[in-house]
Amino acid sequence: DIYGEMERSYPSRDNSCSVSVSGRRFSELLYPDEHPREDPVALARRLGILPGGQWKPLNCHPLFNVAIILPYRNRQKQLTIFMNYIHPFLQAQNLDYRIFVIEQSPMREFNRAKLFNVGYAEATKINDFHCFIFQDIDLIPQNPDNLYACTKMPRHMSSSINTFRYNLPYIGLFGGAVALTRKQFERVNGFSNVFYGWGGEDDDFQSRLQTRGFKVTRFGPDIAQYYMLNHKKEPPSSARFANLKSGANRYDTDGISNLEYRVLSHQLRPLYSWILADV
Ligand code: NGS
Repeated sequence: DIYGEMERSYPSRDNSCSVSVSGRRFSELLYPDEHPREDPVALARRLGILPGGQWKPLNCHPLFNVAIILPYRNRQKQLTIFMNYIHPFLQAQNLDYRIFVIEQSPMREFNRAKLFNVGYAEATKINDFHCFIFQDIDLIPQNPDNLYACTKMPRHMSSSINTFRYNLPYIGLFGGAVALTRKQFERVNGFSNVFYGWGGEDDDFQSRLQTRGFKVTRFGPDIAQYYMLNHKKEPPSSARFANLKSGANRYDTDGISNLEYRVLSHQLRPLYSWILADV
């Protein structure tokens, strides 16, 4: 029973929203590349999404309060597909949610982990979010029972991806999409800030969790299914192994505790809050 593992954001009360989505599949969305793309303003109006990509159910009390943090650069088509897909998906789960897109300014290599830290820091200024989902925009969740909410332990949400033939490539993988409560995230000092370029930052984060005694959890492979949108692979960073090796020395000093960045722009777009950051 996966619902017994959930960490609620709000106490249950009369008229609490239901959490079970009934195992229904978003069958029309199995091939997201071909999914229709609605004008963002029209979509926001049709789905009742507030500026900055916020929504909560109005006919029941939500149980979960979630910030979804998406690091971003130069993937416009994927962003469009993701937004068209994810809002109906999250609404079906009756979540109180808000979506943040954290775009990295040009020049330096992409730093996925640091963008997650920036997303956490900026979201926390706006609202006392209880739960954070950190995920890539090329990952489309295929089963509506994969609740976009937090569990009692940090959760690896994307253990079953089509590009890996729905198998977990290695047991310690903690990449793709993960869910942590604010408390869990703060306990490990967030992500490392030093991983510029592709690879290793998720492995470092997994070690942080292990070192702090967290037992990472997963839902079953039937529930944790994702479809990955096509893109070309990034070349791996040559510094990633050295950064991983020295990682343990930095858990307390490298993370949200020493996070430095500049916000260059902040906009409430119809489907998400957009933050352009220089990291
Ligand atoms: C590992 C990377 C991870 C990455 C994982 C899956 O090798 O960052 O592969 O990558 N670790 C290192 O490079 C040290 S994937 O097959 O999804 O491209 O998440």
